[in-house]
Amino acid sequence: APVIRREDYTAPAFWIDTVDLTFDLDPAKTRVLNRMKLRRNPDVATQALRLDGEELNLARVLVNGQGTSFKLDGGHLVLENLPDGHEPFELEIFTTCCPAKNSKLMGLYVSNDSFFTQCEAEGFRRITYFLDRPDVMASYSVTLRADKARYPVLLSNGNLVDQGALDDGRHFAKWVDPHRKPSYLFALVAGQLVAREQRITSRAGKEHLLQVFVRPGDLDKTEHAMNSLMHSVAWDEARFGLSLDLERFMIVATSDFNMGAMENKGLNIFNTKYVLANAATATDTDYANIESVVGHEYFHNWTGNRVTCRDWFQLSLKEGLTVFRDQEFSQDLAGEPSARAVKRIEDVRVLRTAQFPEDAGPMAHPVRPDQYIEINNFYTVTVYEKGAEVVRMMQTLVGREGFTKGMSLYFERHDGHAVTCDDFAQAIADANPGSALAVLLPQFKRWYSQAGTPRLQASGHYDAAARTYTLTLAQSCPPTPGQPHKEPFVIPMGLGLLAPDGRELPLQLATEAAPVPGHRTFVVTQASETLTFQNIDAEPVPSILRGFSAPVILDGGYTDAQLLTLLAHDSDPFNRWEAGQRLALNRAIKYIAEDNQGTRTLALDEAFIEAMRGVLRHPTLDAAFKELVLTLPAETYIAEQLDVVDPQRIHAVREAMREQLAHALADDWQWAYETHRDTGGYQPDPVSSGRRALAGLALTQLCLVARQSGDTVWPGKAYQRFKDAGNMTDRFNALSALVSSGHSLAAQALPRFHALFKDEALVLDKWFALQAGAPDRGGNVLPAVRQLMAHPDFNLRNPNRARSVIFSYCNANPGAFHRTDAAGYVFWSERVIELDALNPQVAARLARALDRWKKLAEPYRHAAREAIARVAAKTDLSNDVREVVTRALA
Ligand code: BAL
Ligand code: ZN
Repeated sequence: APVIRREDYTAPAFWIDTVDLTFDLDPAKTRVLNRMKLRRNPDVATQALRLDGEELNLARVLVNGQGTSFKLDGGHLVLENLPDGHEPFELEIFTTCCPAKNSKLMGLYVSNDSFFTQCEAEGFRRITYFLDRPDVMASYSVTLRADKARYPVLLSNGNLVDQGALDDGRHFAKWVDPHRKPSYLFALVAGQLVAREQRITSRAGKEHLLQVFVRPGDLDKTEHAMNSLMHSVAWDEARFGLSLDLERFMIVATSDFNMGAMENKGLNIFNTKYVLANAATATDTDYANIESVVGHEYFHNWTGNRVTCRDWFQLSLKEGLTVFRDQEFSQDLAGEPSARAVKRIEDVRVLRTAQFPEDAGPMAHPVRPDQYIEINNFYTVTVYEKGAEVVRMMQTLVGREGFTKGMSLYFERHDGHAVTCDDFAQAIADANPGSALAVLLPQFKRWYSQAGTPRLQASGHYDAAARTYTLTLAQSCPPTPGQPHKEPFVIPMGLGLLAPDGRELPLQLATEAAPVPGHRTFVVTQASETLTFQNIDAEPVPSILRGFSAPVILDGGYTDAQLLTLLAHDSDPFNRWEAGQRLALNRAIKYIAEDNQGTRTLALDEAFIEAMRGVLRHPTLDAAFKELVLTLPAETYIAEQLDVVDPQRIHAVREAMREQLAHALADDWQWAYETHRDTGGYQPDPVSSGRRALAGLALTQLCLVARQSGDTVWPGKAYQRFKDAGNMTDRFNALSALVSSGHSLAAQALPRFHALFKDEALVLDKWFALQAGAPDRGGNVLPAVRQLMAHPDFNLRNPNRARSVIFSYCNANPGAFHRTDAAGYVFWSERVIELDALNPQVAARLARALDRWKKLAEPYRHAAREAIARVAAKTDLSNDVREVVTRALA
């Protein structure tokens, strides 16, 4: 397959002004009549029209009502004999396709006897021949025709302008989208659906109808999604002055979906996972995810739909910005500063456990990639989460108000257009002349062009005689594929200095006449630079990169004593949490390096245990924050700190540390459980969900203690809790405490859980995932995973279910997946190949489970390479999987 390069971008040779689509929906053979008005792009030399198409059966092509000659060339429909000149002409194309056989879930497909579409990035070409690229924006009208009893609800983008009965029990609906859009935002839905409806009046005084469509029976799980949507509408108006530009805004849930959700204009299609929730079936995490994904898709209406991407290399233009917006939305809804900080820590945790490894592996790419083979492979944590950090740094450099001004200028300049990441950065900078962003813009944009995670090395020097403290900061960035050498980045660095007793010191640079009050951010731009502070009476403890002000790896050179001070006193909650993580990480790394292979002798020191006890028992810290501090760094995060990775050793050490913390703090866990377990009637707010999270961790720890001591009280209590819990969070935490401690009661609880929720697909996904992600005990997980795949409820074609078993094992359970007998890798290669034949997008995600194989210790490394090579040896792989395995082996 060809490599597509950003530098090769050229404008389209034709524009498409209007599209009129008529669908006769039938699972086996859907007929699509596509009538378009096109004209030549006067800025491009005259050439043939090459329309994209995939898996279509072509029946007829007419130009201005007349038959015409055409060619089919590698999926393209090529028309050479079109009218000269720049007058518009009509093109009519009649095709058929087979939605029932569409297992890729791209284009038009069937799920639960309903029709859905997914067009981003290049799915529209599976519906009709088209210029399927985001810079071709057209006005759409769509007529849907289908059997009325089987498909009573017929939806597409925009406004419903006509509907009625047809012959033979069929009916039709006609939709007109008032906004021009690229083809990737097209959508249709047809099926047996019911809707929760809400009428709202915007700040601007306009009336809108909000609808959430689900299958009959799921209506009682739509309240939270609807509330989230109403909050999203209000938030975008309040924060950015952006109003809903449609009379009707629809969300439709489907259980077969490759992604989380899709922002089709006025008709968002969602994975059920990010819509359906009630207290009995969804956890606090589900509630939070729904709020953020509903927000994310809604915010795309402006950042993505009104202003879209010129080409797919600019994907972060809409994704990085929209992730940033959904993160800000969730923080604003969380309200309290401490709840905001918890959300920030959770977001950074995702970045560091998923994006940092990507940035250091074979698929590393800049936020704005320079090339791809399959664009579906570039819907990545780099484009999304690192892209959001880049936007966040812009906000830091221009201030919150300055950023809002920048957004206004961005829409003033580009509304209705398909633009680039450069256009966005330029608008934010131009709205803030004289700001650090405006001054440093060309250098700042290296965040878009250079891949890899920069390292920031900090070293402090205290001069008692001069009463000065000098902080030296050196930055570097490792080579990544195709980028051997990196130039320095612009790194906003939040900084505080703490006195030895934990007091925050006023910051006064040597060049400043007086201390500058409040939170301070310094901007690092050189490969190495120093900051000298005056009037410092004793050696301070630096709190560097507060709030995680840039997506870098900080080599702080902190001593244990400094970290303990930060953990006890830092006013920046992020760095306070980070100090605890570093204390744990330093210990994990030390134990891993110790050559005794067992972990029996591993003994956590009193200082660490006391510090953790101090946080757990702290009188004023939030429960949610405590839970984050008391949770040890993830195995994948620990692995990233090491040059050579033995996943089983990491797992064993982390488990041993977890058990020690459980024992040493047993009384404190008991206290934490008893004082946090009751949260009253279920509310998914940050305070009560934080209490549940801490109670859940406490219960898990207490079951771990019992595992060693043989005590049956706590497992018994967990089992009771599992049976009696009034909500899914508490129920699932109790079940998970039994499973993760390996207690025999888990064997009773698991079938009971299945029986209770056998008709709730999303809950069954949790049931599968919990077992596939369980801690490995003597290699027991892989056989369990194979059994789960043979379970009658397992279905490889359903992405959520496939992910719940296969991804939970291969991507999220390193201690069980990396086996010395290579059986985990064999399983992985079989599943990649099997999935690739059905759904290449899902297969390619799974293929990335071995991205970091080069870091593995032997015998893992050799076996992993062999497994990847086995996949690569297949001759009929999709482009998706081919690109991933080729890069892995390079
Ligand atoms: N645009 C694809 C799904 C999302 O990022 O919202
Ligand atoms: Zn998005």
